[in-house]
Amino acid sequence: MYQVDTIAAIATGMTDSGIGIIRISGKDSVDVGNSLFCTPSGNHILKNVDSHTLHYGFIVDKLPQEPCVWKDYIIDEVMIVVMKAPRSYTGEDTVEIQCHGGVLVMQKILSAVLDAGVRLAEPGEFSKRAFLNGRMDLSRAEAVMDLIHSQNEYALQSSVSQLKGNLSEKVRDLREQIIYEVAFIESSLDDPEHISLEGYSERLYEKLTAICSIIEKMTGSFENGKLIKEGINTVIVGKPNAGKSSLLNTLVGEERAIVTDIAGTTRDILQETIRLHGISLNITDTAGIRNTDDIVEKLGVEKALEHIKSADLVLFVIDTSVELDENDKAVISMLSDKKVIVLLNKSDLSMVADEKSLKSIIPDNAGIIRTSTVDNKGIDELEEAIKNMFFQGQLRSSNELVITNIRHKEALQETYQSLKLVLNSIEAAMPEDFYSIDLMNAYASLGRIMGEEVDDDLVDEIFSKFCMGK
Ligand SMILES: Nc1nc2c(ncn2[C@@H]2O[C@H](COP(=O)(O)OP(=O)(O)OP(=O)(O)O)[C@@H](O)[C@H]2O)c(=O)[nH]1
Ligand SMILES: [Mg+2]
Repeated sequence: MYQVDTIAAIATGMTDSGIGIIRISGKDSVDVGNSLFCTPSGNHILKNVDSHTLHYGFIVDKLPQEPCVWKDYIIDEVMIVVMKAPRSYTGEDTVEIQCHGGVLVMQKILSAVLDAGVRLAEPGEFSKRAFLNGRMDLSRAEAVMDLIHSQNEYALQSSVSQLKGNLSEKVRDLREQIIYEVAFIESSLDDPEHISLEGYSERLYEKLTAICSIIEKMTGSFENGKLIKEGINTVIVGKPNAGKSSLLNTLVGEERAIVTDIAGTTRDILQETIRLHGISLNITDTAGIRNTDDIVEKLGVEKALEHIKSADLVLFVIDTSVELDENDKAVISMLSDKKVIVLLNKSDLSMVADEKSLKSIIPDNAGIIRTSTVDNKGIDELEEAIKNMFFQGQLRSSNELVITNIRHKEALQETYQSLKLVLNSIEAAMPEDFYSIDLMNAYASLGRIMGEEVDDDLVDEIFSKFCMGK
């Protein structure tokens, strides 16, 4: 057991709310809870209660000498719960005080706890203790954080799946397969009379190829995983007056951007995040792209072009109520290698843009949707198209293993490299004892996902990104 001092923090949000929780963890937590908590009859009972029981009473500041005046020292009416080691989140003795959720009252209780000799916890320190005490592996601790920060349904699902241990289980299974081979090679080298390596290389080759393709699939899910977690960076572009800002407003569901019939209304970029079918879109509205002498507008156009470069998705808005012109073509020339959906906007008006010449200039792989921001036409299709374009409707099952963490992806890539080296050695007909080092490296890389042999600095860095009180 990782032995350290006793820590405390406010575990709930720092805004006035119904209930607030102050969490204390460490060997002195029950003593501290005992000294601060009184039952309605004024008794300090916490030291003698069973673990995992909840008690009603009061938190009393600066324990008075004469017991009869204790009521004058009440800070709040609370429920208090004791969870003895090791059956607690941190694996240590833990006391949680459930008080009224006013910021001031929570702070007063926390001060009383700290005055009793407890140290204020660092961000993520409870979870770090849970990890160091073996209550959960590192990938699950990371899932806790991802879950708290989930911005959309899919991000939530994937962190719950990771928290349930789906990733850890898969990694453990792969490790077991790898260590079995190491053990087999070692024992056959020790005892060649009884354990034969005849035909072994071929069998190993087949097995490692299968493991490599599983790992490839896992690392391949990272692109989607990142989009799930962070949202799809989407930029709306088109010539002035095409209806870009109107589209942003329609998607956001409120009048965020200024819309006028004057070409060149939007000058600066405007960003909003929306949730759509369970995923997040980080949408940027940009200045209409055209050749202009207006300095401010010119800067806006430059920014628009920059945003195209870094976007995951480009929504290219065309005003079909007017002829296509050089400005439309200028936008199109920027879109090679991009995921693009072309919106034939103002479809409520009669179509002037020539559809044939339009199709001839649009990128081949682009989706095309007729829209009108006046009567919301095409908006559902657009949402569906985005989902299909990025996730091919795959993300239905909450058990699907999606890698969302770059640390995990890198560890998987290292595993893959080590396994490839073994495959190379087999192809080069190297003797079996050559395989062990690379197999062990693959084993170690996988272990790092769960926090084995990761150095202290990395552990500190991971947990420092957690919230206060978690
Ligand atoms: N009839 C019709 N008018 C639209 C539609 N979408 C936008 N408009 C009108 O087109 C004009 C320009 O709309 P904006 O959304 O400001 O266009 P924009 O592309 O942001 O223009 P800039 O910011 O100047 O680049 C406004 O008068 C809108 O009301 C549409 O689908 N149908
Ligand atoms: Mg605009």
